Amino acid sequence: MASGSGAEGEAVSGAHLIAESLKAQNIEYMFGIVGIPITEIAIAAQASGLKYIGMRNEQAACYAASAVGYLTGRPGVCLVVSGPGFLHALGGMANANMNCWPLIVIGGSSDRNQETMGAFQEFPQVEAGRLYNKLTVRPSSLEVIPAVVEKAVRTSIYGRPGSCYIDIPGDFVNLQVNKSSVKYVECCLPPPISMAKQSAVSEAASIIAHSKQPLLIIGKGAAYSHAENNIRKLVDLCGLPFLPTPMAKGVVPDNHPNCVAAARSTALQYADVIILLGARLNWILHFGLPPRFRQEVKVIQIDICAEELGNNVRPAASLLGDINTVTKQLLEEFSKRPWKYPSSSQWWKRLREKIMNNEEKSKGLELQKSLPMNYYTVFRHIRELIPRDCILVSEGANTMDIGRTMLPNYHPRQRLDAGTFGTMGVGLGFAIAAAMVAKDRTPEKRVICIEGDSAFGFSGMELETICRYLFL
Ligand SMILES: Cc1ncc(C[n+]2csc(CCOP(=O)(O)OP(=O)(O)O)c2C)c(N)n1
Repeated sequence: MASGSGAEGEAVSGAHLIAESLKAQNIEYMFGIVGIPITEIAIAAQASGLKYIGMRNEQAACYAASAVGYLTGRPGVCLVVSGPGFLHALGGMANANMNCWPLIVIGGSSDRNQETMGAFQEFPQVEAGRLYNKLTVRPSSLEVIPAVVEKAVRTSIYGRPGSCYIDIPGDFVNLQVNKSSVKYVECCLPPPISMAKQSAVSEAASIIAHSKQPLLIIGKGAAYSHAENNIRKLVDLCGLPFLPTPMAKGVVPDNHPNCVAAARSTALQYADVIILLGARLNWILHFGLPPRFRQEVKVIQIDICAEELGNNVRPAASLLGDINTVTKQLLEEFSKRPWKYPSSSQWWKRLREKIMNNEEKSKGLELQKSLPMNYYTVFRHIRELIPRDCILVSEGANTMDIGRTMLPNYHPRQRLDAGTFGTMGVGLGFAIAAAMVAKDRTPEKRVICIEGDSAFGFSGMELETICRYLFL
């Protein structure tokens, strides 16, 4: 009975049910801005042991919650008020979905009995949420809140991760229900690990072994699946040249001798076989098409999402599965049929020459002393000052692009930037999330945010949030 009308037994409010349900799903962090009707949800969340971070704009709060998802594999929550609060968070939902990062957004909405009447901050949130989320759901009663939260968390992390929106009618927040009538559910199981078909793995290994100019492209899907150890083994075992996409930098350290990032265009343009590990052939990789790629390039596509396979280029082999597990399958295949790409090949010679040329050019630029300083000179000084093991948050146009080439990453999941959606304004939210996670797990780790002034301007007021939560 969802009424609180004197029913017997212990009563629980909607706010408490939401908080307890999030706790039961091992959610640790909630970012947001409180107000009608969700203030009590934030209070209940804190009482349940979630860490609540009050931000200055819902957009930055939503970026922060999504970065928690990428960094920890467990979604952060963004809590927003109805109407404008919800609308500000849409950018964060879209950005998370584009990056394939798990996220939960909880939005309060108008009371049910005021719908369509012009209620305070009334907005069609469920309808709007559908376009930006993997799952948009409004619980039909208080009793089903734990099941709805479990489904949202599970959906956000199973298969290709993404954003899920839960709409909470305002009158649900303080409504009470008997605990005995609530459908409590346990924490969802960890995401199932999928493996590629053995025949596809053998086919891929055979294509790689017959390649003349191979290239391994590592995407942030590989970082998300914690595939770093196995990918590094594959690179070493097979002697493959590799190229990380921007946020995959550090999955294999940038200073590994097989990293060909400094010869990116040449590597893409002339490779005859490309192994695509958790990266998409979207604008970042020029769609895998000429003139940036060979017409006849053979692409071995490895992805967790079946619908991604075949996008823009028909793959020579499709390996559907978890990136770490499929990499392990490839390693097993190559241990049965050892193969190593010769480091004396013409291809390696060409790539190394290009790397040397490009590095010399950027050395020349970074040593310039003219004023105002150019980007390369600035980054040389920054590089000398920052620790090797730190999280770098980067955004801007030149600041981000040149920073990517000038600042090496040595560890996975330590670069956060404008990402697949090219969003300016993500930086401070990402930095706050990274610092909260680092504070709890690796307190010695520093988070360094390097931004262009325009990018900074989008959410500069979050500096105040940083002072409140991280410098006190
Ligand atoms: C949300 C959003 N609005 C606008 C843009 C368009 N945009 C791309 S780069 C950029 C600003 C780059 O300037 P700045 O941050 O100062 O970096 P710089 O190029 O000076 O290094 C803008 C506004 C965007 N990518 N995202």
